[in-house]
Amino acid sequence: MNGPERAEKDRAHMRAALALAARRLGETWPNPAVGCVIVGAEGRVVGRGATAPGGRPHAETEALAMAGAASRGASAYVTLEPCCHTGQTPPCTGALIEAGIARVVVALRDPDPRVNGAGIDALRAAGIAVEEGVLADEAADLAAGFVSVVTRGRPLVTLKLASTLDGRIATRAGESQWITGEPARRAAHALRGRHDAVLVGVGTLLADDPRLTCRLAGYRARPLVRIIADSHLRTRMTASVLSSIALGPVWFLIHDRTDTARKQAFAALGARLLPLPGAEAGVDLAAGLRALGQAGITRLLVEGGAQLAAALLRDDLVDRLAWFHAPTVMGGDGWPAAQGFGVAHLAAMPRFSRRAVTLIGDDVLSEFERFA
Ligand code: AOF
Ligand code: ZN
Repeated sequence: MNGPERAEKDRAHMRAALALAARRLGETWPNPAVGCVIVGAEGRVVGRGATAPGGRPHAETEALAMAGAASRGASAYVTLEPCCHTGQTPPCTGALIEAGIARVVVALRDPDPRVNGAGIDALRAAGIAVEEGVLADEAADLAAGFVSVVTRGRPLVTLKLASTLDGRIATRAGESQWITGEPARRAAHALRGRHDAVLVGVGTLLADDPRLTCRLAGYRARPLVRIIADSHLRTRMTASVLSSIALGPVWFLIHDRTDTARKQAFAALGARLLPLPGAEAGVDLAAGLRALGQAGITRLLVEGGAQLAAALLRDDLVDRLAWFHAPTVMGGDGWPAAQGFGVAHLAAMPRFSRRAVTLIGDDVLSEFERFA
């Protein structure tokens, strides 16, 4: 095989590894979703793996188990540098060396300070040929949540909104079901499926009483974490999130001076409370996100409402936008997608760059990321 031919094969196998990892998005926290493909010396795929729900076993372990003896002399394609630390599991570098892997192709370095190049060094020291940077951008996109926690101490934040063309999410009287059509709502559920946790403000919870689960059949093996920003625990004890707590964890971002009896009652129902410092009016969201990062959440989907959206935009805490637009116009009587957050001149607006536009039924999903 000549150089360009080999490079094309490498990209094809890495694409397959990325696809394996993508299916585990939302399920592996606090670990990243990693994919691994093992290709025998004669060019046939002999092993496939992805990080298991819950984060372990790692992708390499699964792929090596599937390949068995066929991994001797084979090439391994991994979307993230193999780990070389003994954590909850023995290091993947050791497993790859022991299995007799001859060549490892890595998309992205693991920014975890315990790894960060040391995995690649360990493989090379054992005589394995290592290639880095194959489809690195795609791998970085896939690992963005994990990288965010490691480098910024907080999850990747995607704000999802569903509005009319003029950005209204409800009528003055609060009628909001439904602005977008059924296919768009299904797509929004699929979005939940690729996140570790969903966050809403208490206003939305009191108004809509959502269950916040991911109801697409077979979508995930590990439930979505449901989080409510509710500084003074105004959530009703009869709320759907609480009565459905058996379907998945429910966490509250609360003010650290919230009433003790109220805290005890919520904890008794099985809710996890994350106390935060902050002004009386609301929780300190930057601190809230740090607490979520510490708790292991890497990919957070925020579903409103208007007050939470405004607070996150004001503090520049939104990394990505997933905005569904319905082909309707409500006018100024309706509720805006985000409350005012102090923009006095154009230069003060947070700016986003477009990632994708998808037509879904009669609606449009536009995805953006924060302009770097
Ligand atoms: C890999 N393959 O599939 C994943 C990796 O606590 P542990 O032992 O499970 O290790 C977690 C760390 O391993 C995590 O912080 C990240 O650096 C790496 N994730 N590594 O070789 C995998 N998910
Ligand atoms: Zn590992």
